[in-house]
Amino acid sequence: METLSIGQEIIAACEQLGRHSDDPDGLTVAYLSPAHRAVAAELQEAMAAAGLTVTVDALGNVLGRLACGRTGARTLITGSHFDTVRNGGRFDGRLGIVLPIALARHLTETGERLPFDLEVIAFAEEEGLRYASTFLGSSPLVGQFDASVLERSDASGVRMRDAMKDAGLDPDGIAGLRRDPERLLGYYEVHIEQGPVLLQAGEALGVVTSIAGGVRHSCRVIGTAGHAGTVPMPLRHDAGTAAAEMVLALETRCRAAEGVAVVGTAGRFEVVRGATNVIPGECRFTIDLRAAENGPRDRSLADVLQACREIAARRGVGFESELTMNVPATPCTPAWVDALAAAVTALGLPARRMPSGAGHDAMMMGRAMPMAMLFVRCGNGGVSHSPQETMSAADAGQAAAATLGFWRSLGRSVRDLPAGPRE
Ligand code: HGY
Ligand code: MN
Ligand code: MN
Repeated sequence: METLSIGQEIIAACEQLGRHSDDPDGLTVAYLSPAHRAVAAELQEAMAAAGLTVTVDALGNVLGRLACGRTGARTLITGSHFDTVRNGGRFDGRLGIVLPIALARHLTETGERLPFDLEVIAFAEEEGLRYASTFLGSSPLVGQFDASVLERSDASGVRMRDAMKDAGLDPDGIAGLRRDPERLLGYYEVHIEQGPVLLQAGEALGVVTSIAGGVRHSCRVIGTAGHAGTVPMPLRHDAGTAAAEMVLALETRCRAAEGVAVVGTAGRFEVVRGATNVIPGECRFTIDLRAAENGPRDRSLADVLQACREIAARRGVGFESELTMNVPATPCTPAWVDALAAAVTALGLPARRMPSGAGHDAMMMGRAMPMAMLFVRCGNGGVSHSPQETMSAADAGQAAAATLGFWRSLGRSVRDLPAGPRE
């Protein structure tokens, strides 16, 4: 396989998908938006052209299958998400979809047969931009789908359930998407690193050892609106300054964490019905808190929420928070990590083993099956969740070569197994 040309094909495919956006000034693709549906249609075409049998499931995941022809063969699932954050990068998620599609085309053209079925899944949503429904695409496959998200409304008041029906999807069919782990080999995901480690090390690829656990809360501070000019400072119950103090408490607690690093972010912060000359009556903000281990993450969260309650009491405002995501730290499967590292080494490349601070569909899929992830160097200082996100065709090609090597090694281990469900 000529790695540079397949790398160029992969980069071009990501650039092509990046043309579709909900926002003229950046790459934003929210679940079931017009841009999202255009990307889904292009992915179906690309999968079919690569020789994959294409289906779309009840929530809009796009699936492409390359059957191996062995009766009762197990399936290796590989893929990532095609939704984006607001003003995101062209490779986050998409790389993990277009790379296996390019490899499927290579297998189809060369006639090489792996001894397992290959299923490429383009997950319709992982970021949770429109409905705060993180891992919407992958969670049903492992029985972790929370049907209450169907009743959530977006900023325009459109319920997820209704948006799905408008798109010709079947919200009531989602629960049936759960996979039988006995029929699966496991899950493998390629993803741009979204950080500076490989770039600073001068290395193209990294083998992920574990994925940080994340917890998210949506918070609401209820104060007393008032005239900015007439209410003396001591008499105020300002929801904005109270929320600001709470966000600083989040930062202070995470900076103080000892041992396992903890990161905390208040990515959304808004005064509800704010105006320059009105004391904020209501303020909403989000908490995203992560660590490589669940204990430090959960202790930090408890301390932060306690601090918010104390700040609220002292300032005479109300404080409410709603848990919107809780995914435990997920280790990658050690035997798969070793096999993937061997595939990278076989290319003459260093196989750095490293944790992932970012969350991925792999942490959801890894709750029910063996899982491995490959990181690819991220350019521009490692910036991601930004239009500055970039990577090279050479690195994409190396990632494809390492992936094929890893799949072949999985094939060698499978060939010895009897096909069909384990007794
Ligand atoms: O937030 C994350 O780590 C991922 O981009 N969903
Ligand atoms: Mn992301
Ligand atoms: Mn991602």
